[in-house]
Amino acid sequence: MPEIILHHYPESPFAEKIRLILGFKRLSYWSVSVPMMLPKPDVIALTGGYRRAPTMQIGSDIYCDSALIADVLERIQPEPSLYPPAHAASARVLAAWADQHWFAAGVGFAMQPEGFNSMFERYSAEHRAAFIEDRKAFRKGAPRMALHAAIAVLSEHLGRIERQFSDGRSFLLGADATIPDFSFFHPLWFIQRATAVAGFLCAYPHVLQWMRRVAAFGHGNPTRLASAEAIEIARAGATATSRQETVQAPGPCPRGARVAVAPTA
Ligand SMILES: N[C@@H](CCC(=O)N[C@@H](CS)C(=O)NCC(=O)O)C(=O)O
Repeated sequence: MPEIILHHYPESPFAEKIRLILGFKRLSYWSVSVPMMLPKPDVIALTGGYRRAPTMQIGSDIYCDSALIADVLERIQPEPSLYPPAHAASARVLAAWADQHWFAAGVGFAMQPEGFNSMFERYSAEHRAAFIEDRKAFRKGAPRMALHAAIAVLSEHLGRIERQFSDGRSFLLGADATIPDFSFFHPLWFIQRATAVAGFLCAYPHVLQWMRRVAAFGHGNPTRLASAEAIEIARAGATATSRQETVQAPGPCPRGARVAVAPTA
């Protein structure tokens, strides 16, 4: 079993998605705490420029983006599966939608002024102001989803999901958890952390019960590691290629082909 190193911070919803998947798969890992805003010199040293959280490190390989991290964790620990054959394609499509649009709605709702203030209650005024400036620069002027639009998206789909749970299923696609459970969960978890506005979810009791089931997977078995040590491991460690591991290319891309990579969100 390769040594997994997760670089993350507690407040990150996408990191929560991966922590829960590590719990679902009952994995042990090293946990490196990273800053929630720039500067992030150790993160950048490892990723070559990618600043988001979470990232996962195995030896000298750094995996950016929670969708890729979930794929790699599935390869390391296939059972229980995030992508069972009966739902392999639809589960991924749903998760991709949730990671983009459901997440945007969750942030748009949670970051309304009362939500933001309750989520950042324990931070100093300077920290809050610095966070707001950091995210403004990060978004480069792109607006957050407006509150009224976020409410519309959340209410429409939460209502549907609530009604679907009345058939007695435990998870979104049936009796077992699959990747969309984790992708739909983390934006709602973010709303729960914005305690002043989290009461919005009380209208959806089946959804709240499902959230408790997902949260019950826990976070696996983390052991703290200093980021300087993670950098040393990257310096000295082996790559997937030298470990002779098969790296699954997304799509019809032969190994060794020249590719261009661009973020979608
Ligand atoms: N597509 C990425 C999105 C990751 C993401 O946007 N993470 C947020 C935190 S939840 C982030 O990194 N924000 C900026 C930062 O923390 O510097 C993924 O699935 O991992």
